[in-house]
Amino acid sequence: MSRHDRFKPATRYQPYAGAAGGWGALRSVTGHWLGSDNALKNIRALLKTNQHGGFDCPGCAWGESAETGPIKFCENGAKAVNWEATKRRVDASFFARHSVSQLRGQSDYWLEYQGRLTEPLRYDSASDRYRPIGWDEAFALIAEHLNRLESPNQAEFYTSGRASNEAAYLYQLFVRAFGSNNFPDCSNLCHEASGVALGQSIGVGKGTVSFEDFEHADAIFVLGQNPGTNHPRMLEPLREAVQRGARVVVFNPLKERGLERFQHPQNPLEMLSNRDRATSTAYFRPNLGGDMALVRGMAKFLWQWEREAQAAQQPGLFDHAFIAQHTHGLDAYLTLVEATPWQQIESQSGLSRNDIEQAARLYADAERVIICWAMGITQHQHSVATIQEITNLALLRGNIGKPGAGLCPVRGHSNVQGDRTMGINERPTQAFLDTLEKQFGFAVPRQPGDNAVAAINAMLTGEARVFIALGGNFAQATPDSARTHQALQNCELTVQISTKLNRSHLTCGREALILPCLGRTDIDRQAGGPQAVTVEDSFSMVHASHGQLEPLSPLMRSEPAIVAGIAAATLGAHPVDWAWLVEDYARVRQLIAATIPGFADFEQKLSAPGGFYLGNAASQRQWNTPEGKAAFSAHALPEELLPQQVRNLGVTPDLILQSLRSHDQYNTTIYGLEDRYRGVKGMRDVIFVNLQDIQRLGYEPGQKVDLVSLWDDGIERRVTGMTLLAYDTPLGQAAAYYPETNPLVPLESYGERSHTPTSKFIAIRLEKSLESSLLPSEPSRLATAQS
Ligand SMILES: Nc1nc2c(c(=O)[nH]1)N[C@H]1C(S)=C(S)[C@@H](COP(=O)(O)OP(=O)(O)OC[C@H]3O[C@@H](n4cnc5c(=O)[nH]c(N)nc54)[C@H](O)[C@@H]3O)O[C@H]1N2
Ligand SMILES: Nc1nc2c(c(=O)[nH]1)N[C@H]1C(S)=C(S)[C@@H](COP(=O)(O)OP(=O)(O)OC[C@H]3O[C@@H](n4cnc5c(=O)[nH]c(N)nc54)[C@H](O)[C@@H]3O)O[C@H]1N2
Ligand SMILES: [Mo]
Repeated sequence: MSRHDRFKPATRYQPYAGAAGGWGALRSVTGHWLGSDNALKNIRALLKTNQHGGFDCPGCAWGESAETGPIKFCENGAKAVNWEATKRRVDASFFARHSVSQLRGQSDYWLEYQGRLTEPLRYDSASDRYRPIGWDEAFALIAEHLNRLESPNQAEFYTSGRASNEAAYLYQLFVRAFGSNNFPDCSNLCHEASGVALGQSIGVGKGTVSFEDFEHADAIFVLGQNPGTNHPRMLEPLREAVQRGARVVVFNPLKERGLERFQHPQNPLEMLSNRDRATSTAYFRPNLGGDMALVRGMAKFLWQWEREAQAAQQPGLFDHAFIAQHTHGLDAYLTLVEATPWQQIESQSGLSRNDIEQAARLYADAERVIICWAMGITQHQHSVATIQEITNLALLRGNIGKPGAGLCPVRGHSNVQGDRTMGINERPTQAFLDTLEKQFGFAVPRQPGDNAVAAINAMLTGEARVFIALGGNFAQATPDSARTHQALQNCELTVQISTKLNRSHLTCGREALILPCLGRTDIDRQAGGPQAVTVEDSFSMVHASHGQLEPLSPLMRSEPAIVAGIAAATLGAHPVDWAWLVEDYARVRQLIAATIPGFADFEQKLSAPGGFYLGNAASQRQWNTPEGKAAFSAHALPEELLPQQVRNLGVTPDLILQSLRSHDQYNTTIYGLEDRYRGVKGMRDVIFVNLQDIQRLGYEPGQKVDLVSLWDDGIERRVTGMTLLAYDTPLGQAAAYYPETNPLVPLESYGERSHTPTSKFIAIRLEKSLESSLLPSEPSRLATAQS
């Protein structure tokens, strides 16, 4: 693609004929190599991805098998590496050419494409531009703002999940020594519900499976996840499972290509033979938010079959020995299962009783079952209850803590799990705080801090006045964009520690800093020599990551060095000598070893290829719950999925909308304008709707509409000019891309007990758009694009 049409390519919508992976993936990777302006260097870097002595892929949090192969990255990991390792740069001369207001008119795609941030910059409101500032001056400015707050809780400290363990540990230590637990983080927007639900049910807020378990499972259930795009390397174990006769059972309203069919892009022979393989053996398509009901339905069948077996004096389906020894609460749960009416289960799930019976049969027939899930489960009002229902299902047949079985919340950011382990948590345990207090000898703040939604509210009301972000793109990752932008702009100071330019730099406080940091691929040199950092994957494996590429500019600093700089300016040498610590990250790891469970002999364990396993009590059938057992939870199904604030309006929504990722993006980072497996090219302002819904609502495919969100608070939330694409999705259930649709998610619409915005359940109405149709002459072709 030539440079000038990159941001306005031709548009096309056509069903994707191939399998996921395969030649399409290779073509796409080579395209992105050439687009990075740094092709040769990056090929060398890619070969180091996820290798011992190399760097950890900055993409997703999927784990690695222990064996080494020459190639350990996927198409989208390759994109992530290329995106970071560009040689384009955003420096003071860039801002001399562009004012901040002018930049606000650019797309998120354009902004990040401009290159790496290479020098510290300070916003100058008089000229509406960022101008160079020295590091020491920048740190002093932050310290001045922080130290003049009346309370440490008037500052918010955001973390995105790419931060290394070392950076995260220093950050939480600094913020707690400063006096606050205000740690809004990307987890709050992501897998929070998994942590809350599993923490209560099985005593540990993480998944219980290891990579090897996938080799022994008889069935793998995949709920609300699109691994073909977001965890492409997960397709390999899924494919291997199918090859050896295991079942892969999918619950997803959309037919995601990677879950239907898959080719191995790194196995040329298989690609030449051009045989793609079915990945899933059964594919169920529930309504958005309907998973709790369908799992309850499965439990209802299991209980029925169990009783029938008991009556016939045959061995039943339940694992009675496991249930007796390891769980409590079964009777209350079964009473609830019996009391839940089929009518409610069928209407909420959108699946027939027959479908649910088939799913239950697949589950019951498997001796060892892994259940995976991601954002389709966690970003709903009832996510915590849904995950506890999934846990109930696993407990009934003893599917936790035996080989080939377990619960697997598949994490997002490459180190989001590690950041939590390091103490990035607005609700830390008292035990952890006690340890910190003992080790460092200061009075730690004991009251819970703000999560992401609470932080936005605090900035909106003026309660919080300083916002610091260790990575990420808070302005675009959060809901209710107009209000979130206002919240950031209300601040006296916003600080972004970032690799690339994004909208959070442009919706800034009265004072603002951009602090350019090294990424995972960059060589990190400190006084003690080149440094490695560490990360933890979804399977609780911790390993080292060594940057490989020469940084673009000597003015960039590592995240640990930046955090230490801020801390030293604000607190002096309290409670540690920050500058000394970051001369050699092994010193930081010593502190981690002394204060975080599972990290004894940290430095030594790191030398093992593949890293070391942190351990997981639940996977050993040890339950760190108050009762010392795993809990069956008994939550009634929600009376209605539609939130009260929508029902108050007394109108039926036209559609329920989920916001999701295209194949060419990493969260708010847009790599390109193609969503290959959904057949979309050159556009992102689209909404996928069932053809019958399009016609029912009086529109035609290809027409442009405005999306208006329904919420009873008098605020208008509207996204304009979205092209209607006819798509194979259940009636009434639509999809559109994140972050374009974030303005539609009300800040008050979040999960019970998780406070995660309900990005997968937005009640909307359509209105005819004032913008002209994109492809007026071709509605019939758009209509046939359903697969
Ligand atoms: N290339 C790439 N990789 C990524 C990311 C990326 O943006 N790009 N992001 C990373 C991050 S931070 C995360 S958290 C993960 C996200 O990984 P995913 O969770 O796979 O991401 P989404 O695109 O949000 O996809 C949600 C999926 O759930 C389905 N779904 C939506 N609602 C429901 C529902 O109510 N029930 C069911 N059963 N299904 C539903 C959707 O149709 C879709 O297939 O990926 C990580 N990896
Ligand atoms: N509507 C809707 N909203 C969502 C979601 C959804 O599905 N729908 N998903 C949610 C989820 S799961 C998540 S995890 C959040 C993601 O929220 P965030 O983690 O806040 O967002 P990202 O888009 O990953 O952040 C991208 C920015 O991170 C910076 N960056 C990249 N690499 C590094 C690094 O190594 N160090 C530092 N310091 N900075 C770096 C770059 O400047 C880049 O612009 O979004 C959430 N928001
Ligand atoms: Mo995420």
